[in-house]
Amino acid sequence: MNENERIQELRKLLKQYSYEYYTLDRPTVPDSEYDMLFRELQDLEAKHPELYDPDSPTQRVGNEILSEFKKITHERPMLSLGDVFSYDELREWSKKITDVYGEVEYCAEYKIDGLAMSLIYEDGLFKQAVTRGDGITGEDVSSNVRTIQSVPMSIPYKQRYDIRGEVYMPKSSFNRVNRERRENGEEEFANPRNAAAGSIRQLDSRICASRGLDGFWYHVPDDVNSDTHYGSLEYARKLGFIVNENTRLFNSIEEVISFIEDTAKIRHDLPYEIDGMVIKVNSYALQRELGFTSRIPKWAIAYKFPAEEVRTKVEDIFITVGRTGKCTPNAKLTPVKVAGTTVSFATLHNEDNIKDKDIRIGDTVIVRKAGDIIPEVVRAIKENRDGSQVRFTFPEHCPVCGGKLYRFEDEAAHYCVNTECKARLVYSIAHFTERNAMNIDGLGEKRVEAFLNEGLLNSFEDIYKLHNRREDILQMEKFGQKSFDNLIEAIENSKANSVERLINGLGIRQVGEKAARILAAHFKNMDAFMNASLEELSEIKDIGPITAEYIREFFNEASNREMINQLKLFGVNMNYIDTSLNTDSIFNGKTVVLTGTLERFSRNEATALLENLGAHVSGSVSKKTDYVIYGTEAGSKLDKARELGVATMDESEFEKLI
Ligand code: 1X8
Repeated sequence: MNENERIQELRKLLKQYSYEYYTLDRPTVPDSEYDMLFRELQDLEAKHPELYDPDSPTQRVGNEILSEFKKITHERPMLSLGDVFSYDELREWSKKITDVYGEVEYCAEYKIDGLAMSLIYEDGLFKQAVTRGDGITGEDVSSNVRTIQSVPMSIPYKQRYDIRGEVYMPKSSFNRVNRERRENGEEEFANPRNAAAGSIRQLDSRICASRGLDGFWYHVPDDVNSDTHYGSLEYARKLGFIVNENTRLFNSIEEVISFIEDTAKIRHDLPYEIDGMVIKVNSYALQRELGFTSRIPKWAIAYKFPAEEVRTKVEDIFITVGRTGKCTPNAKLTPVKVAGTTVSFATLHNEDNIKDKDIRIGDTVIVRKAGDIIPEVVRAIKENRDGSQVRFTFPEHCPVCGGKLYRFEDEAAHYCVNTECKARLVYSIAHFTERNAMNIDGLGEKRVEAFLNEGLLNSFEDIYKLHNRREDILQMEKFGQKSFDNLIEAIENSKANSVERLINGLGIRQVGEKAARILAAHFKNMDAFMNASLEELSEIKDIGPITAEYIREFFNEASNREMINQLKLFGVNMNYIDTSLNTDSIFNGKTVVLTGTLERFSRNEATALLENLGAHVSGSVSKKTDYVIYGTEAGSKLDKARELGVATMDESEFEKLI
């Protein structure tokens, strides 16, 4: 087999393996084998640039920083529509047209509450599905859209074909998915649109497939197959696309309005959600004449149904804690039907909102769905009070962990600041391991969540105990020996970080990467920072009194101080390592080996110091080693260094040099 053939074979094999791994979630080879073949392919491709193939598995490793889906620029931007909320506004829109052109033909259609999507076909075959994104660039979600059974994979039309529409979750799927989630103790989707969006964003297309999505197709941006919008919809239907059957032509805006009124009456009985109607000028010629204002077409408009308001009673008020520790008050309501669904809870946003609207437990209130989505309490009907209503006082302690709640100056929300509070644990641990914080590769949010569910992680400290959980971790899906070793190495390396990374990782409000650096440079070590007074903190340039307050609140929490102590015991470096002056260190660019027991430094501290002086710290001595630093009871490595003539120094010499 020559190298060309081997490249083709590897591509095929790796595609198969990654298909089994990512798409089917059923790996058939260990990570190490995949990695080996992958590297072989990379090497061969580097040797044969003439065999470049954008479809090669090696070309799919980019984009890992921002998003997991490929970004695609739409050939024609995806429009957004102007919207109106009353019939009078709709009449105004139409008058601008009829004043110039006389009566025109309108096409009125349901406005589907889903996610806009562009489908691209080439040579009669489905090529890709791209989300709307910002209208210019979207994400390639083809693998998920492929699972929507009604989207044709081939069409009897050979030219490039771009059709736009809406992917949505039918109410029946929504109810089933939420029932399953409830039974599994997972958070339910707030509405079908969120559920559809969450499904389309799944990397594992099998999950998307299980969600029962569907689509309606309503716009062909460069159709050459008809003179009218309605005509091209009929053409699309012939090609095999689902075009909503309630798409009607009218000759006056008043007829359109009566169609809207009829629709408003039946909309909650439809098997899918609509949040309004879209009205378009039917003639393409006239559409072209009307054109656009900025990026909104003048030839189309969205009419949004008004939010339905209903009366019910506040039975209780309770607090939920979000993943950032933010505490939101909610009303438990006497169940009532709003906009087609039964509402039993409504957000009260925050303490001030409750006070401003004077909402009390036992009040009769008006509830509506904000944007037809999240129910909210609009106002209390005070005339209905009978003296039994009770004012709500915001609790002082977190309902999840019992930690003290804080409401910081200039903020409406209360926060639980306990990093070990179960409600915010995944979020805070994932932040701790982030690239700009402790930089532990292989421990992102998904994995943190999986470890949490397995009982392997409950705190920052637990990260440094993961090496003891080898058996448990290797039993987990998608966890090979190699991933495990890499993870443990990344965790080990993180102990040597300069302390600003730890400070950033703690997730103290308003203390991000920049503030962490300033604080680390100022205090030099964790103890000094942790014990600094409010005054001391406020006086630091660029820190400010509010941030100082957040810091004090954080360290006033006993569990947070204990967490720092634990990390220290695990060998996490607590000192600031100043890298700004070190380019002329003799260690810069050199390979150094540590051996024996050092007295004044832990192995991690010495490693951190050396790395920050620009050294590469290696575990074994070879001819390439520049220095060996030895402590007491140094053994074979020191002998070998002397044998090879590598420079050696003891701890006190090392200390002098730094
Ligand atoms: C959005 C939608 C349109 C239609 C239906 N549902 C939507 N969500 C339609 O034209 N039938 S058009 C549209 C848009 O252009 N942003």
